[in-house]
Amino acid sequence: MIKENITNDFIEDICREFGLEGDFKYFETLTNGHINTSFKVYFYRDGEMKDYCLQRINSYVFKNPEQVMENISVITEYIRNKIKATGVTAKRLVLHFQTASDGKFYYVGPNGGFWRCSRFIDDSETYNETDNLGIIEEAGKAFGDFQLRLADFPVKKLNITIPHFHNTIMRYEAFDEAVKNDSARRAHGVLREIEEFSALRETATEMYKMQRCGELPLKVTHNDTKCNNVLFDKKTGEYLCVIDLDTVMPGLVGFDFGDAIRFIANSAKEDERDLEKVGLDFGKFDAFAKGFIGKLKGVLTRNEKDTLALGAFTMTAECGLRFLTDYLNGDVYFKTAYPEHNLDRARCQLTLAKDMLSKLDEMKAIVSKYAD
Ligand code: GN1
Ligand code: MG
Repeated sequence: MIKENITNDFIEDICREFGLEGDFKYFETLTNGHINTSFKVYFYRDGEMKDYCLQRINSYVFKNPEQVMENISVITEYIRNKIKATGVTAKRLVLHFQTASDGKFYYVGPNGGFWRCSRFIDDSETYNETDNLGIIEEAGKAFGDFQLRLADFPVKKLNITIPHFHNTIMRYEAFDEAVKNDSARRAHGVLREIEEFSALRETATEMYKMQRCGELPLKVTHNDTKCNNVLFDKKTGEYLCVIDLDTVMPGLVGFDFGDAIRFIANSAKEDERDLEKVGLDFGKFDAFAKGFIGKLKGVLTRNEKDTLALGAFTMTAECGLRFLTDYLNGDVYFKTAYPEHNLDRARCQLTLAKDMLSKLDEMKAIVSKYAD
């Protein structure tokens, strides 16, 4: 991992590479993501404060950051044109990236760090968790709209930024490998969790197998649909824009739905240690489903509709499995705040996944209310 001395001068220099003008005022570190390193930077220009998001892409996770930026630039351009064609101004509805002096949407810093810079969208906010069902429905609409706008984008044009990202069969194989190698000598402490994740294997790989044999179509999907990847208007609460486009790739609609539910409809936070608090909240599930399916109903196949609920279980099991795999590997992938952090996350997701399995029929009934 690249270690850099993050000083005001360092950050300002990188911003200047992206052509930012005016007085550099200060920067803040943003702590939401588990992967990239992000800063909010402030410049004073033309009598007002302008803010930008400066990010260093994690090149351990994204082996080819140029391809990540290539995807992002074509996708944002595509969405921008779609929005403009409706006569609406796209400024707050899609991300806008700055170009460096060579015209590229990235800049390689002095220590090899891979940087990008986008405008901060005015008067917007994100939610890590919320009980506001109106906001949750808006999040559903945001991800639904994102897919809808990209529905006719040629899937094959996208670079695969992380191969086999939601391939649950391979996620299980990587988990088996981590258990076998036990490189961080942690397996003895998590035998129960290893066994419980193994018991979910058959159900958690069902949708991937359906895709492989053509029963579920590949579409352009976001693949990281956490609620904090949606920007909302601070005043009206309406959704503005979907962010974090690093993993936009061919994928399953049900996985976008499911990953969002995993995060937003959990009655506790992603790394909750008190497992009594963890479980699927039907009210939140209903609100997200209403927004998401409301947008996509007309383009979903029968099998897609029928597997949305299973997608929620699948993404929760997969995410928990990835956290446990990383714990066994010695925390090399996800950023952690303390030594057992990945384990706490894994236990929380495991509890949620099991709860979802027991509630699958009720989830399907809610989906059907909006999809049929
Ligand atoms: C990571 O970018 P961020 O931190 O929202 C991860 C997702 C996981 C998520 C779990 C590229 O997302 O797949 O679902 O953490 N992104 C990548 O919170 O691995
Ligand atoms: Mg991400």
